[in-house]
Parts: sequence; structure tokens; C-alpha cells
Amino acid sequence: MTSVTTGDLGEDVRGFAMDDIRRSDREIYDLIRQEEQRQCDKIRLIASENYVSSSVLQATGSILTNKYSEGYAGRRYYEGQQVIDQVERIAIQRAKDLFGAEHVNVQPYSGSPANIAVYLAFLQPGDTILGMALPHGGHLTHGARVSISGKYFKAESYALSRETGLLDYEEIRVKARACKPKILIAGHSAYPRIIDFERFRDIADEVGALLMVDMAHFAGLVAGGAHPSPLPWADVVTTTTHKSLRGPRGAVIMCRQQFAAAIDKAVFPGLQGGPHNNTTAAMAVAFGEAATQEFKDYASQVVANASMLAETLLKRGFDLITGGTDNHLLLVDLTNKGVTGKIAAKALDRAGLVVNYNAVPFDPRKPDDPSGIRIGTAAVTSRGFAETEMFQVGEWLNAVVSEPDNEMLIREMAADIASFCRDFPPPGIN
Ligand code: DSN
Repeated sequence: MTSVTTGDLGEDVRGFAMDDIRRSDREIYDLIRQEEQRQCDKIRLIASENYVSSSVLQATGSILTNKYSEGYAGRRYYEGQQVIDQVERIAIQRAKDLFGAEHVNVQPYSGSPANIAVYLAFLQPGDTILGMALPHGGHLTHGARVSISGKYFKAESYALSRETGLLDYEEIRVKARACKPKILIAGHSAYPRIIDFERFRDIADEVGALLMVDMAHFAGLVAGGAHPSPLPWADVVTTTTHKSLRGPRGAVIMCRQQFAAAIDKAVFPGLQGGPHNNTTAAMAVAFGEAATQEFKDYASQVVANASMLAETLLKRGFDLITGGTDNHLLLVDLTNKGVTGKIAAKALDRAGLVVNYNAVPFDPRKPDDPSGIRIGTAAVTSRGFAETEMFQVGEWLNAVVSEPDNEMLIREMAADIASFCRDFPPPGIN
């Protein structure tokens, strides 16, 4: 993205050409600039975050936001869809090509509505679903009690193995036999290993359940060939588009052709109104980017970076759930370090290393003050970090977790990290 000069204001404006908002709404302009600075100066290790390209940003900020388009291409409820229909058809085709999907709906506003739309398509209130328990790495919409998925449906959950921290497929089979779910859910927000989708398929078939895979976290790895695809095994696959897939904030649902009508009807008019056409266009751009060799290299580097970080932390005595990682994330139990996840996450943020505190399997602590932290490598890999940088990140993480109250160390590290980051300009930010 090029720099523009605001002329009368005489200042250089980086990133998006924001001279109009700068004049009209200084308060919001300043906050956007502060957030831009934060995204440049800190090492962002939140496993669900990333940096989109300037092309994705430009499509997101385009005039497509001005149009209403309830319905689907060729079947809309408002006139004037000559362009929008083309945009949506391209986004769908690119997603089909990228993932090998039979049918794609690109309209869900985000991951939670996508998952709820799947339930609306196939379930009645009170029907049973079976998903990974929230404290073990499942998502809120996989049946957590506080979510609509746990309130409107009979939500059963499976846990990870107490010994290994891994999925226990035989235990899932036993649960599924006992509760006979209509939908069996695979997928997670905090599981550092590859899922055996074939085994989930086998369990779903045995109990007559639909198999839904929520691949929001690892969709970019699937697109880039760095993680097995659930598409050959699942009846329905949902994913957000803004995590490892590096697209705009939104979601898609992919399914077998036989379920296409049910899914489309559930998204609109079942759950949502008009799609966010600017987001649809940005998704199309992101899917195009994800089909390139450059993205394949990115996806394998994300995994290599997580692996190097795991190796570095293990050498420093960190307790990684499952002992390591196969994907883009690490889940770390800090109990042996004598610090809680929250205290560590807050100290790390002050030092310029942004992670989230996270429950670990069988966590004796409460969800708002748990024992662990979750660390991801999708965003730092987008700004060009490779193994050497991940080793350094591991050393910094270790130093802060060892002395979370050492404000002098933290202040110096924040300055070092900001300066280090200058050599790795993030995509989309000049
Ligand atoms: N908030 C996302 C995450 O951090 O994994 C899940 O929706």
C-alpha cells in the first residue's frame, strides 16, 4: 500500500488512505492509528489472529458495503445485483476450487453464526449434539452451556485424554454410542494436534450422525497443504476466513451437494439478512491468494515456526499440552512455572508478546483465571518470522514467564521487541 500525502494537512498518512476520516473524525482516526502502531510494534501470538494483505483490506473497505443483497445470486429480493451476483459467484467458485467442496455458502457473518446455521439446518430444539468440551479446546458453539448451542440443544461433550492430552477416539465412540447425537462435531480452538477425520467419520457412521468439522483454526493450513483436509470425510465443514486463512472477518459453510438447499435456507432467511458484500469480495481475494505457491510456503512455515517455538520452550522446561504441536498453536500449562495464565499473559503483553490466557485440559482453575496460555504462529509468519525469530521469541517468552513482576526487564524488552519488529513490516500496513 502506498503512502499518500494529505496536501493541506501536510502530513504523511501511512497504510490506507485515511485522510478523509482524519479530517472528519479525529477521535476514531487516532484510535485506528494507535491500533496500527500496536500491530506493528508487538509480536502478535494470538492463535486466531493474522494480518490480511492490502488487497483484502481494500476489498473490505470498498463501496460494496453500500449494497443490500438478501437471497442468492440470481435469486435476490432487491434489484441492482448485476455486480454483486458476480462477486458472490466468484467467491464461491474460488472456495470450491481451494478446498474441493461440492457446495459453498459464503454469507455467514462469522464462525458462530455459521455453526448455528448448521444446527438450524439439521436439528430441532432439544436434539443432541456431541462436540469437544470448551475447557478442553472446543468452541462455545460446540455445545457450551452458556451458548445458544448448549441452551437450545442437548449438548454432550467429549474430553481429551488425562494422560496424553490427545483426543481419545475410543472414548468419543463410547460417548457417541451412549448419546446418539444427530451431529458429531470435530474441530477446536485450542488443540495443538492433527485430527483424524477418518476416525470421526467412522464414529458418525456407526451412530447415524452427521459429521460437522469446524476447521476455523487450521483452514489456512488445509488450503496450503500443511494439514489434512476434512472435506473428504465431513458432511459439513465450517470455517471462519480470518484466522490462518488470512482473509476478512467472516465465515463459509461447505457441504455435500445433498445438503446445499438446507444450508442455504438456514443461513438466509433462517438466521441472517443481507450478506456483507464487501466481505464477500475480500473473501474472494483471500481465496485467490490462498491458491498460490506463496501461500503454500506460508502454511508450511506457520507449522515449522510453531514447531521451533515448541522445541525452544520445551528446552526451557515448559509443559506443553500433548508435548508439542502439529499445527499453528501451542497450549502451555504454566503450573510448573508457578505463574497463572492471566498473570503471564498480562506481563507478556506489557513486554510486547501478545497471547491469550487459556484453560488447559482438566484445569483446576476457573476459566477467567486459568492455568495456561495459548500461542499461535499464523500472524508472525505473515510478517516474515522464520525459525531464527521463533527461537528468539521463545527466549523472550521464557524470560517474562520466569519474572512476570520484573517491570524493568519488561520495559526494556518492549523497546527491544518494537525495534526488532521494524525489520518485519506486516502485510497491509506500510
Ligand atoms: N475467538 C476465537 C479464538 O480465539 O479461537 C474462536 O472463535
